[in-house]
Amino acid sequence: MAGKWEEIDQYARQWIEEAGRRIRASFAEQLTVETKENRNDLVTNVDRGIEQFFAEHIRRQFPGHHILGEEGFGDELAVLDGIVWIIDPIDGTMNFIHQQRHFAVSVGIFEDGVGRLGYVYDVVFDELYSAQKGRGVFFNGKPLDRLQPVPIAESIIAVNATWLMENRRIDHRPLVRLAKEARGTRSYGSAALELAYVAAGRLDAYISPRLSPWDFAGGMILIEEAGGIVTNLDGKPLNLLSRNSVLAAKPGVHEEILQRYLRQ
Ligand code: 2AM
Ligand code: CA
Ligand code: CA
Ligand code: CA
Repeated sequence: MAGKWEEIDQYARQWIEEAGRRIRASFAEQLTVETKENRNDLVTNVDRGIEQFFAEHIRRQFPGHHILGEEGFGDELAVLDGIVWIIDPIDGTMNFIHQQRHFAVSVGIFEDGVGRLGYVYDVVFDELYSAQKGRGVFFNGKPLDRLQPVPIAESIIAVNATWLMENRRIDHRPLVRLAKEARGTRSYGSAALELAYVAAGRLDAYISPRLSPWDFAGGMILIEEAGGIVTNLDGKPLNLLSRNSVLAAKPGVHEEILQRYLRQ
């Protein structure tokens, strides 16, 4: 049906803007901070309030759509049939609490598992990265260039320092070699923003051994629409209903990281 995605896009933008206003207004108020899985895994009343705001509006406007969200206001989904909104109300909660910047609202909208609309909104900078399948990627409404290959020696790779040290999850040594051979490394503390930076060509690759669907859903749609590649660290497609490792990069860079660093 023509116009269906335009309508959904308009509502998504409207709610993301309103979420941004509410988050900025929250800076003037007292935050309630709690921990989740461990002492550095944080959540605030604002994370919960924003996800609840999205869930209420989506359910009222689009009762047939499904919702997957970090803070539990969405649905329990076993399949990706129909239209599914995958939402992270605040991606980079630690930055939100400690720095009051470098966090984002992330929304990915899928139809039968195919990404149709993607948004990453940098609330403090008021910068919206958006994509509609088949129409390219936009930064504050301005079209972005398609991503082109670049050598590792001229690449900036985003990776958290955790994964360059010995850790429980992966063999860190190939990533240490990659970090040495790249032009530089960065770590911003918001997976959604880092994925948006890859889509915008500011980063050449982003690597994380452990993300949830709401961390990467919006950013994945942006990158694929920009001509980049998003898989897990084995080069396989991401599962939108479970945790995944993530390798997101420009074309060429993605193959080189997989072949020269991760597969050996
Ligand atoms: P969050 O802020 O929405 O929790 C931080 O390096 C990045 O990893 C953020 O995008 C953060 O999302 C994400 N992340 C995923 N799982 C996490 C966890 N268990 N603890 C902290 N950050 C996590
Ligand atoms: Ca979290
Ligand atoms: Ca997140
Ligand atoms: Ca979050």
